[in-house]
Amino acid sequence: MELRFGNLTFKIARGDITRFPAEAIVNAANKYLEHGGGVAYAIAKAASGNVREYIRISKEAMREQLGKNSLEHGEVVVTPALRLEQYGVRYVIHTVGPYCGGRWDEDKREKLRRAILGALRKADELKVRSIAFPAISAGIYGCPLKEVVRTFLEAVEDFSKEAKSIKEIYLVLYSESDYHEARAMFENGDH
Ligand code: AR6
Repeated sequence: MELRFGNLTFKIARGDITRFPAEAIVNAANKYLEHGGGVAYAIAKAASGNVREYIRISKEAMREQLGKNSLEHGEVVVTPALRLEQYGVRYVIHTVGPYCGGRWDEDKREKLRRAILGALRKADELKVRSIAFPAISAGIYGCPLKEVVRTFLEAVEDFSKEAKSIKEIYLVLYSESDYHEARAMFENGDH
């Protein structure tokens, strides 16, 4: 499934982002970069083998890059790919989506939009060609998948006007049912 926006393609893929061959992969982190569960834990484990060590590396990178100990929506931290280099990954970009707990409103949309755009802009600055995102906030943070997918589409369309180096953006869905739900939205033009 793919959509074109100018020179950019946005594709929905099914799979495990810790094995996805994009030059940058994005982590759905929390503001303290405590990669305790979900895709964050999976990325930390796959990248370093030792989750505690990857948390330490992430927090140190946050202090170096932002001079503080927590992230706002839209702010991002970059860590090296380590073992993910075997798939062609160069960077992991940590971003923080909103907590929804099943609810959705304009404020959550705006926070998610900022989280997505922050990662896209940083990846462009790092001159990567391809970037893969998980469905930020659609897991433990409990935001409705459909709204998350819609917000991705809006953010990618906006970003396509300023993109320089990025050509391919992937939304990698882990579960079969999420993948089918997102595909159905594309096929029905329900976005
Ligand atoms: N590859 C791709 N997607 C995945 C993978 C994977 N290996 N594993 C899970 N997902 P979540 P959030 C999907 O909960 O909602 C963490 O503890 C998952 O099915 O990882 O933003 C952080 O440290 C879902 O669709 O992130 C934060 O505290 C999507 O990734 C908190 O969870 C996001 O689910 C962030 O919650």
